[in-house]
Amino acid sequence: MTNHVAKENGQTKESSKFFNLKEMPHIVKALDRNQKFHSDILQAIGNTPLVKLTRIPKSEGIKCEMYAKCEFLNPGGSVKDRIAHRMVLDAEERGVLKPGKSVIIEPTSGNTGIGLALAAAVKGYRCIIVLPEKMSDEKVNTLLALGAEIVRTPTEAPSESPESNISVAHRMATEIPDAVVLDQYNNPCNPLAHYDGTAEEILWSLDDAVDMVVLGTGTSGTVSGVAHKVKERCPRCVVVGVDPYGSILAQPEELNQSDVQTYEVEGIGYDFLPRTLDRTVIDKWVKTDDAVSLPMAQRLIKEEGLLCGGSSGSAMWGALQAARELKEGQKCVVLLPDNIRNYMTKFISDPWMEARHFQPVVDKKIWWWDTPVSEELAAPVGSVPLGSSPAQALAALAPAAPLLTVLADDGSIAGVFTADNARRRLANLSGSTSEDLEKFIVKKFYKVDLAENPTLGLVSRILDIAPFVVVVKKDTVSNVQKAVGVITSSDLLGHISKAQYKNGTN
Ligand code: P1T
Repeated sequence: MTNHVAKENGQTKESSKFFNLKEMPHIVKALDRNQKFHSDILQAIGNTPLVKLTRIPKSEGIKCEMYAKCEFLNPGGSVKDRIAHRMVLDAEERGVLKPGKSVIIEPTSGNTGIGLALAAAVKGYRCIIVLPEKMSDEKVNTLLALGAEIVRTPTEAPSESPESNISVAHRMATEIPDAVVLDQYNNPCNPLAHYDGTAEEILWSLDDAVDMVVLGTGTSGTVSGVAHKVKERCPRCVVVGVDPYGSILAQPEELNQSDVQTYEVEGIGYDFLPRTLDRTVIDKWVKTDDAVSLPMAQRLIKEEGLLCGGSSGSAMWGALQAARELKEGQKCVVLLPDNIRNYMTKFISDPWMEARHFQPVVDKKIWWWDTPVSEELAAPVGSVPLGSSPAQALAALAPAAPLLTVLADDGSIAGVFTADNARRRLANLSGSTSEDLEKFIVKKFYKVDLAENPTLGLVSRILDIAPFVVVVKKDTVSNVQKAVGVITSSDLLGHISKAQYKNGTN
């Protein structure tokens, strides 16, 4: 039959034969003789590869050898699989977690949640994950696929406030029968998993000769656990913690509420000192921001082929600063905590990076691309005060308008109200229209400020990833950004074709 078809296509009988694999030149890697198969996926956590970095250190003029500990290759996609599994095993052993009965609830920036949901899926626990709005939809979708239930909390809520993910998780645990918070911020199994696992693997890979380890700090279980073991076996090793601006972990003594600010990189930095942080074993701190971290994560992917996340970029940028002091022959290990999968619609996306000014808007060489956005282009947008009810907001939403702005007392935009989001809230979160309007508004939306001279090109790039762009203008007296209007694809197209007609360009 195959030969018949092949002849019909004008091919000879010879070319339709399968290859003689046995006689071909072979490249056979030594087999890992340790493990033929795993009894379940949780047994595949850890033993991640240590990979020598080649291009980035060279292009940055680094003399020492640099190695990446590829934690993003764990089964759940992050370093946090290790602690999740360890905390579950420990709680089961102590009888705190009862298979088939207990409900796992955990506040997390997502990866510990994925690790716990993975363990819960394999072991049959109900699992509720409480995470701030900032964390990616990709993490949420992974959690849902693993069967976890999700509760989102406001990103800006300070950790001690009742709205924070930590407070909400602990409150829920008092309300849900048989609920257990394993509590990664206070659980010794968090640093212990790295003391026993991550650090042992790094030391084994480099025959106990490590001059520097560089790790991002969140709960700081990774850095604290690794540092304790490394310092026992290789006291000369310098431990570097990488902390984003906006977090207090590096300089708690300079705690100032105005220093606490939000940033895009997920998983590192806090506004409090977790018990799982031992600052005495951290020799140096490097502060980072999004503008250096995210492009560095892109470089790790593009130049080294390491499919990692944003905090890996922070750690790598920090490592490049710290490793300048190391000489040829010395060894620096940087830990890459999570996977590209968590950020497919975030820093991996060029329009996302451009909208946040982390990279210049791509130059499309189209006649209207660099034209500044004018006030007239923005379609007028209605608004309601934040104190309104969802029903009032719905009534105020004109049939053709995509959204309403929801204004705080000072006239700033607290969020936007869209029918789409209101429907989603009602349908998926068992909300009721008697809830506060705050619950129905979208706080994460794209805006351009006329004071920053945005171009039509930038607006077009944002419309690649969002249904609308809100145009704002900073009030020079109050310094508050006020809404001017909204631009959708049809507004932009209408504007361009009108300009084209006027210019006689076509
Ligand atoms: O928590 P710590 O061991 O300090 O790891 C920091 C860290 C770095 N990078 C990413 C992407 C992370 O997710 C984390 C920590 N994550 C959590 C605390 C969490 O709940 O997922």
